[in-house]
Amino acid sequence: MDRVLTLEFVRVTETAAVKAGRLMGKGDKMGADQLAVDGMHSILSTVPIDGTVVIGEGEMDEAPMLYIGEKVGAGGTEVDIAVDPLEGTNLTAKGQDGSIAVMAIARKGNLLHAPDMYMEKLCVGPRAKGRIDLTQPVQENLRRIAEGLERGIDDLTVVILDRPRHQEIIDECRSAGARIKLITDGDVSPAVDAGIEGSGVHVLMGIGGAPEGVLAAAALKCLGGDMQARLIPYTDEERKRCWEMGIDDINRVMTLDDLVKGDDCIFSATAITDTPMMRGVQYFGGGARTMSVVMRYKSGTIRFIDTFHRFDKKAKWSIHL
Ligand code: VTB
Ligand code: MG
Ligand code: MG
Repeated sequence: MDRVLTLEFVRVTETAAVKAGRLMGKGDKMGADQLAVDGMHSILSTVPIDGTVVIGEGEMDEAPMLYIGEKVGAGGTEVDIAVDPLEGTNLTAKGQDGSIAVMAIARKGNLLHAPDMYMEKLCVGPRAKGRIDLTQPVQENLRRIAEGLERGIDDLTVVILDRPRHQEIIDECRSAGARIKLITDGDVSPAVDAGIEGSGVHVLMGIGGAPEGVLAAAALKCLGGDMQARLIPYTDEERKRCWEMGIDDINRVMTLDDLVKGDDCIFSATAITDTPMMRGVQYFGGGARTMSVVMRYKSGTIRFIDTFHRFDKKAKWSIHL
């Protein structure tokens, strides 16, 4: 993929964020999600790619836009795309930290077609690469991660979704001495942060969405971090979906390269509300300011992009609520 595409993808997540951010705190998660989807969809259609959505808003019959299998782009390199136009709808609806507009792109066939089900994840940064093992107990993983980061377990901050299903791993982290940040939603942003030195997040663990897992994997691959994951189907229907998608050993521990194959991927995210590394969208009379992070695996370059948008210059910013 051409490096010039990198900036094109930032424009896509920026637009989704500026649109959805308008509804911050309004208690309307569906409305915010719809604005993000519209924004992402409209800019994607101008990007010079021949793209197929492989992770999106749902199946064709349930999502009018950015559904799985939808062709997007103005024509060009053949790529597969994973999108979550508004990752953390509740967070945006309540004006809480951690919601982002996010997408990942890879060559055709290189993104795991993760079905909409749960996935167990363990995400770390470059200094803990090669040390994690999802089949080992939490405490053993923390010991190895701390060793990689040359510190004690009590100097690690682990992010975990605050759910009853995580009580056991929360207890294990606590008894190992790790600091914990329990979040109500949105595990993509902290997974990315785990890969960025200085973010204050060292580990993301626990069970969240599988589509979100693939997005996190694309970022961690670009960042040189590491991730292991396992699909957690709860129903026969979900197990069937896995087989249909060509995943036969459902319980297998997947590595970063199983989630995102090849040596060509790009990841872009724009903050809607604040994240540890980025300010959420700020609006001022006639414009908005966004912060994004965009990365490309080939070059390993990570860019934080701080953008001013002028609403009087482009019709695309007008939204009718
Ligand atoms: C997960 C997580 C997401 O929603 O999908 C979660 O990956 C849903 O989990 O980041 P529950 O069913 O336990 O609520 C998010 O937190 C937000 O989309
Ligand atoms: Mg979403
Ligand atoms: Mg999501």
